[in-house]
Formats: sequence, C-alpha cells, structure tokens
Amino acid sequence: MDDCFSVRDELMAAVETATSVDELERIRIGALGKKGRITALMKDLGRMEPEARRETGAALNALKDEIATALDARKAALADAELDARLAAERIDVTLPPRPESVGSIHPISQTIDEIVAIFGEMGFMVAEGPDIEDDWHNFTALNIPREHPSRQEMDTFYLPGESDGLRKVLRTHTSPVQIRTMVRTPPPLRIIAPGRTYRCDSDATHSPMFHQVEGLVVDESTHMGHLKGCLIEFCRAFFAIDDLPVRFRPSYFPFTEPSAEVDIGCTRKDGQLRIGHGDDWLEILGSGMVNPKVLANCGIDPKRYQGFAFGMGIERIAMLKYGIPDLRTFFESDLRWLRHYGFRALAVPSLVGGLTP
Ligand code: 2NM
Repeated sequence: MDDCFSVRDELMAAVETATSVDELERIRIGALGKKGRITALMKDLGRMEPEARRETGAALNALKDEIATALDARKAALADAELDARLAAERIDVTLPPRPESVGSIHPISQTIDEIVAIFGEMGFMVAEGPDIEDDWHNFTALNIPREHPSRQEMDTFYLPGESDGLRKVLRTHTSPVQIRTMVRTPPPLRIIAPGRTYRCDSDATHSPMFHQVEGLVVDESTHMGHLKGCLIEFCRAFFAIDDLPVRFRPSYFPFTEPSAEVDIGCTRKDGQLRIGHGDDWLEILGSGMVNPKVLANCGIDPKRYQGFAFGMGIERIAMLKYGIPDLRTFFESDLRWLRHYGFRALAVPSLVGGLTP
C-alpha cells in the first residue's frame, strides 16, 4: 500500500509539471504501459493473500483511473495552450494596408482600336488582318498605284533586301493590302475593317516610321456614295461622342478610289487651342471614296455588278485628338509615367467613349 501511495504522488507530480504532449505520453507508458510501474504493482497481486489482494487491487484500479484521468486533463490543457500559442503567432492583422500591386494599363492605341472596332462592329463590319511584310502587287499594283508614283519610291517605302526590283518585299505602307487579300479570297458582299501597323520612311515631330491605320471596305451590288457618307458621319459622331458633330466631305484624289473624298470634322481654334465640335473651322481626319472599278477587277470582282466604298485613317492622329495627347513620338517611347497618365484601366467594362468624361 505504501508503494501505491508513493507511486501515486510521484506520477501526479510528473503529470502536473509535464510541459508537452510528448512528455505526457512517456509518463503514461512509464505508469500504465507493459513495463509500467502500476502494471508491475498489478502483477504483484498474484502473490498476495486474498484479503490483501482485494484491498490492494481495488486501490490500484482506482489509481489507474486517477492517473488516466489526470493524463487526459493535462493533455487537453497542453493542447489548448499549444493552439493558443499558434493562433497568437499566426494572427493576421486585417487592418494593415494592402501591398501595392503593379497593374498595367491599356495603351491609347489599343484603346482607340478597340473603340473603332466596337463602333464598326455595331454596323456589321468584321475585322480582317494580313501580313506586315507585303509584296509589290498587294501593296501597290492591285490598288492602281502606278510604277512611277512617289509612294513607291525608295524614299517613302521600306523595301526588304534581296530579290530583284518588282519582286522585292515591302513593309506595308497602308492596310489596303488586307482589303485586297479579302476581296481576292472572299466573294461579295463584304463589310470589313482592317486595323494594324503600317510603315513609311518618315520620322519627325508628326511622323513615325511605324504607325497605325484602320481602313474599311464595303462591297455590294447597290453600294453607293450615300452609304459612304452615312457610315462615316455615324462613325465620327460615335467616336468623338458628339451627337451633332459637323462632318463635311471634300473632293480629293486617290488612285484606288473614284470619286474620292476627304472627311473633315468641325472644330474651333482659339489661342493655339483646338476644340472638336462646333465652330468655324475644319479638321481633316479621314480619306475615303468609291472603290475604283479597276481595283475591283484586279481582285476578280465584276465592277459591272458590284460597287464599293472604302476609307482610311491614322489611329495615332485621332487618338491624339480624342485624348489630348500633344506629341506623336511619345506613343512609342514606352515611358511608364506617360503610360500611367494616358493609359486606360484594364478589365474595365468596354465603352465607346473610353476615358472621356461625359
Ligand atoms: C484610304 C482612302 C480611300 C482604301 C481603298 C481600299 C481598297 F482596297 F478597297 F481599294 N482600301 N482602302 C482607301 C480609300 C484608303 O485611306 C486614306
């Protein structure tokens, strides 16, 4: 019995002072395991007188229960303390400011192309694309641009090295070859726009050797000048978000259209400031015309049956006008401060008026 009491005091003290779940497990094995101290005392019962065995046996069973209960209680307390410590260590301070994220922005050229595509998309146009490197036929000949035309000269066109004259490839000087390729490939009716990069040997304050254009083309059996005018007036008013924007058509000349017309929009110029909308002045923004029958025939379209209109505009120029960007060269400098200033929010709900405040 003395043994029983001293073992009890020792074990209870050990349980109370244990500092980890692992340590408790070692105590349990030392007391109640196969070679444990209480197990050993149980084994001694066999050699006792029946009277003493009953008494000691009952006491040992009670001790076993007491130790097991104490172990469980201490284990639960330690587990609680361990969890509290972890929760404290891993606590997240939701009041901290967020880490700054670096989010890019949409380049004004991309934004402007998206807006133009949206406007003509609503009018039933599809987007067509073609290669930046073109052959002489698609870039000049099919468009009725004569051999001696200044735009064909070395001075204005980037010719690729190799091959003999006439076979030399060029960097396309407009996106018209995309319209040519579409007419050659697809029977009318056609209603397409071709946005993309174009190249000319020219570099100063108002010219970049690479710039962007959108050209459009409609071909059908009864397409006429009225369609051209209605379509382009609609476009100008939608793009500049001015319902009653004045638009005028002025006679002009292109080898690929006949008749041809330059499109101007109304504006005012005061103290060197330009304001689009009403006023006594005009600003040229588009070239257009009825597709020259020779061009249709060059593409295998019967000009007796089909007529078409076409137009073209420079994207940098109309982006500068709409968004008040003063210098053409800044478009291609990749200056992050410029991009942050003139760029557009990515993933915003698409809108025709872009960044214009109503
Ligand atoms: C312009 C002005 C007028 C034009 C013509 C064609 C084609 F391929 F149909 F003949 N595409 N684009 C065109 C007409 C382009 O840009 C100022």
